Amino acid sequence: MTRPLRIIGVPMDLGADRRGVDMGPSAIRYAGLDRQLTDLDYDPTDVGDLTVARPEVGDPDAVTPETGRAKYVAEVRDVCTRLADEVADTLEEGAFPLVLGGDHSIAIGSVNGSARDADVGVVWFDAHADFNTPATTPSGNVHGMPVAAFLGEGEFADTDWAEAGVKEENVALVGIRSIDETEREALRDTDVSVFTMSDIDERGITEVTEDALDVASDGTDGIHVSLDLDWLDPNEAPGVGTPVRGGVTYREAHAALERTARRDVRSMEVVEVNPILDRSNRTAELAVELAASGLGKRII
Ligand code: 6HN
Ligand code: MN
Ligand code: MN
Ligand code: MN
Repeated sequence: MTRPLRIIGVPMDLGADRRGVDMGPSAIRYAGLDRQLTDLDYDPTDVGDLTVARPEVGDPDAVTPETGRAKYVAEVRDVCTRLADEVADTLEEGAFPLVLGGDHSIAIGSVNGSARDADVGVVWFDAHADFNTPATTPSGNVHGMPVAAFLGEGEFADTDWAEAGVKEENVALVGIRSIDETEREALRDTDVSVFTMSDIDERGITEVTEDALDVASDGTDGIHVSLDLDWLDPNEAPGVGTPVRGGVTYREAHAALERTARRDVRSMEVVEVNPILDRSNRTAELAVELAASGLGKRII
């Protein structure tokens, strides 16, 4: 039996400094996403891309009383509101939402959509913690804030950025190796589980991933998987805007996603693929492969 799945492209680059990540959805499609999904017995419908304002028409220095310093905050919020609706509708219609980024700010939309009518845990595969707020951000870029946003940290408290009510204790960050001092301090005061690259060095990817999946599953209806391609080592994934040395290997990434597929995954996104910085679409191809592993692809 084929399973319905909806591909939702979000060509967002307003949350990051490096132009080019807006071409991620195209590159991922070009890398053979549809064929992979069909081979996996999904019945994919590609709904195309959400409309994202061009940077030239937005205000990079926008400041709202509610959100403080966060570049293009109004434009990012508008896209995330529409994305949340699209993800929630997809789930309501019994299909699996697969979101293609775009920079990581779009996760605010995917997570709020996935968790709108359910209790959802989040597994966040990333080099970064993405736990800044408009008060702590060193860059002003919203792609460094999505976890803080959907958990209602700081200025995001009691706003629609966190309306789906995801619980800190059901959020696990995996593979973290670049963290701002302010993020470190803020995270210490939360119940978010942080699994660093050092944890992976010491305990191995399988054990760490299983722990993260337990965190996200505990008392929830399902898991949202957020895969930032800069989670991998830049040798494997050169086409990202904020590369950090010392990431997971190709095999570790597949092992983690294969474990993930055994759980109750209800939505997924692959983000931060930047074709302009890539080599022969390698990072986009990796995004397709890893999505397939996360959706149940096995070697045999
Ligand atoms: N990402 N912590 C840095 C910042 O600007 O807040 C980097 C964020 C990177 C975000 O890769 O999704
Ligand atoms: Mn990220
Ligand atoms: Mn909820
Ligand atoms: Mn990252």
